[in-house]
Amino acid sequence: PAVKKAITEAALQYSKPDGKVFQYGTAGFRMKADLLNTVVFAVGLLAGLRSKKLSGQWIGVMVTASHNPAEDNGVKLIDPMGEMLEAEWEQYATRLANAPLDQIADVYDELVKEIDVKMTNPARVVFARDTRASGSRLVGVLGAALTATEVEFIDFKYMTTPQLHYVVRCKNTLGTQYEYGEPTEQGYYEKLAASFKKVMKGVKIQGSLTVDCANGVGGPKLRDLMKYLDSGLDIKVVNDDVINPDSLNFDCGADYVKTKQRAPPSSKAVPLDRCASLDGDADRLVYYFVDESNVFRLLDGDRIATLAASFIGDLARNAGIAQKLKIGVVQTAYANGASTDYIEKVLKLPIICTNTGVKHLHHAALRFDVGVYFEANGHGTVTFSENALKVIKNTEPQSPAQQHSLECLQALTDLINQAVGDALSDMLLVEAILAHKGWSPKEWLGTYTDLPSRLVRVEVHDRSIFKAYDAERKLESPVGLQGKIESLQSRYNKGRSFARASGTEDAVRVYAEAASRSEADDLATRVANAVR
Ligand code: 16G
Ligand code: ZN
Repeated sequence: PAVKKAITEAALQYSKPDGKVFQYGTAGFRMKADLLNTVVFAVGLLAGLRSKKLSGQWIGVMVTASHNPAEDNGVKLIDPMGEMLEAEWEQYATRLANAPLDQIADVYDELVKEIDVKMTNPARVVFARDTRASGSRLVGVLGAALTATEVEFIDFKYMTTPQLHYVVRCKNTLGTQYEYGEPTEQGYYEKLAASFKKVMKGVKIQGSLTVDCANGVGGPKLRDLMKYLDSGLDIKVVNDDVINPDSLNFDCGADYVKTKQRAPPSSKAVPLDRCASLDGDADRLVYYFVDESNVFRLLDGDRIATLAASFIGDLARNAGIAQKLKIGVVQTAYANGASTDYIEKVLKLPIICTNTGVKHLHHAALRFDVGVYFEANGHGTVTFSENALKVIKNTEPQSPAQQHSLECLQALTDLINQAVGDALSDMLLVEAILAHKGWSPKEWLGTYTDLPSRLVRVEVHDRSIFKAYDAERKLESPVGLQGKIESLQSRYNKGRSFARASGTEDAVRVYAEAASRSEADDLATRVANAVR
């Protein structure tokens, strides 16, 4: 009762935007920052309940809107192992967020009963935010919800999203056999730097890497990380202005580069310079360069996946443990068909295709001993099963070469952020692999040739009628549309197209690829017209 009163009192300091219905989606809640107070308050309440339900394990709350414009913000929950909130709980978040403020304490009570939360359990929450101006107001609201419900909390101030995921996992594994690391920002840098040094043993990186930080939190954090790195990595940090709030994700960053298929206009890179872009909260990474003919060349998430899978596959073979590890790749429908072909025919690895969204890919990756998952947009990581960790750790090397490969694999399991895709960790992984292979981005690009593709955003009256199946590669509704798409794509050499309702915007996305640029564009236009 005391808690109920405290919740109501705290909640009534805020006001709910009229007529707005909130939904916890693929990336949590995300919208214009001035609409978020009551949503963040609701998330604070739920974070405490989630922690109590899980016997006082630490739960994370990240305040960020990733690659969205500066005036947006968002909030999402992180589960104990650093994973996305369990899907079952998304509806509870939605319910609390939509409760009228004078009834939110009642909804809270209903949930306690429904979820069967033992209220005498402790509750612990860690939170952090990206560099958006609205972030400080929103963590204030979060703090009010946690205080009202007597939850113990730690404010980690500014962090990248993956750093907070890391901290959550560390907190909950401390003192167990699965200890993941020191639950601090410094612990994060030390772990990355130490493992990077081990992976880099005996190899050297050619040239420098220019990193576009989207003018987000990744900028200062990359600079911090660099203080710990001493393995010959020459990084030039650009677009790291976190002082001017409007510059965030503006004409730069991974999303800009991927969707516009061009370098940020501010780029001073000359042909063959190795470049990378992070997004606003540093959980997405893409590489690119300009070739000798001044043509922009993108190395996206599909490329990172194929690079990582090929490297880890080689290491496993050289270490003599390939038979004991089931290595696989997880992609979505957006993966370029050429990358899928390459993985199947050249790398000879199994592939799982899942729905869009990190949680789906991550989940599927756990079905392999080594699960390499990346969305084409640059979200991704590599997961190692308990069996994989054991095999890598306990195999007796039969030669110096085997020993070297085993040590490298072992270090990779520390370098790669297992909790979630992490642009900084992924960047060190790519740099290390290129160094081992002695490749410039040009050789990396040369592994296979992407099919030309086109992505079109189609505004429709009601996107909820677009129901997909088969990992979003086909539509069951509206009736008849799938047949049209298939008949269209069959007219083009290597034609492949699909349409799906966006999970983050009020639109339908159409993807098309084909053997030539003009065919891909043509197919995309025709399918978009069929969708309209
Ligand atoms: C979210 C997802 C991202 C996905 C995107 C698709 C997470 C953390 N983020 O941003 O993985 O690619 O949605 O957006 O899961 P769409 O549904 O609008 O195409
Ligand atoms: Zn992001």
